[in-house]
Amino acid sequence: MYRGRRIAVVVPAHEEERLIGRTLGAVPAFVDHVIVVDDGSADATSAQARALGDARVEVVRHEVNQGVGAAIVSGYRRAFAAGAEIAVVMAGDAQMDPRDLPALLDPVVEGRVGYAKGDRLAWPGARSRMPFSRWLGNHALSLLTRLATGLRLRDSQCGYTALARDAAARVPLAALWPRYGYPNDLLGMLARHGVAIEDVRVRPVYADEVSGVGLRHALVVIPSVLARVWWRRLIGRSEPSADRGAARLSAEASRSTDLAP
Ligand SMILES: Nc1nc2c(ncn2[C@@H]2O[C@H](COP(=O)(O)OP(=O)(O)OP(=O)(O)O)[C@@H](O)[C@H]2O)c(=O)[nH]1
Ligand SMILES: [Mg+2]
Repeated sequence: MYRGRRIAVVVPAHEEERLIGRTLGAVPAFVDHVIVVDDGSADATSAQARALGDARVEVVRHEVNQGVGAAIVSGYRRAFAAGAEIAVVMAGDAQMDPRDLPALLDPVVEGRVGYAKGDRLAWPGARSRMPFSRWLGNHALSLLTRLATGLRLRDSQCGYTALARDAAARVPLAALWPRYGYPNDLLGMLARHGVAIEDVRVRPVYADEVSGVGLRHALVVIPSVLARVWWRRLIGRSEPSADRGAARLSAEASRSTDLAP
């Protein structure tokens, strides 16, 4: 429990036999439940996770690889079904520093927001702590994400997040983009459904992990996801005129009621 709330950590993991032990070993003691979603790994990711002998750890396995977004949705489902009040994502490649977890949880625990996300760009010296391509790409994608969602946020690509159970219940998680680009899609969904979001400064961690994010994701996939987010927001914006139509209809209905004998 953290400040009286039941906390689950969701760990998406694909071929992470080398780093999953380091990731799980660092999960703070106040976390109640840890769900490793082994996303169709061909290596010993699941076995390594179980080998730790941590009673909090549960392994959910996708027999076929579905993508990091889909893995996180499976983790959320299990976490909330098992009674979590807040679900945190800490990826299986040990890139999320557990020292930042309380700060990430606080805005959700205090009820200020339904979703808190990490902001590595705000960390002092971020520019030198992150590979230049990641730093630059992140600024560019954050700008596009701001334009698409209308949110004031930074570091749209940070996967270190905390989601409240009631906020999760308000969005159609089953429709979430299943691969890279899922954080951008989730931000758009949450914004459309009126869930408040806060950026929390977290440490950038880049060590010996291998990233699966490539140029194609940065230049094609994620911008396409954002174009869809923007389009849906635009459609959403046409709702007020639909509401005006509904208001006119109900005004007409009440006028005809007034005229009724
Ligand atoms: N590449 C990849 N990772 C997956 C998949 N499913 C789950 N994951 C996990 O998702 C997490 C994030 O993947 P990374 O490729 O490191 O992407 P990232 O950490 O968002 O980006 P970087 O900052 O570039 O490392 C890791 O823990 C992976 O094990 C998948 O289908 N492909
Ligand atoms: Mg990574």
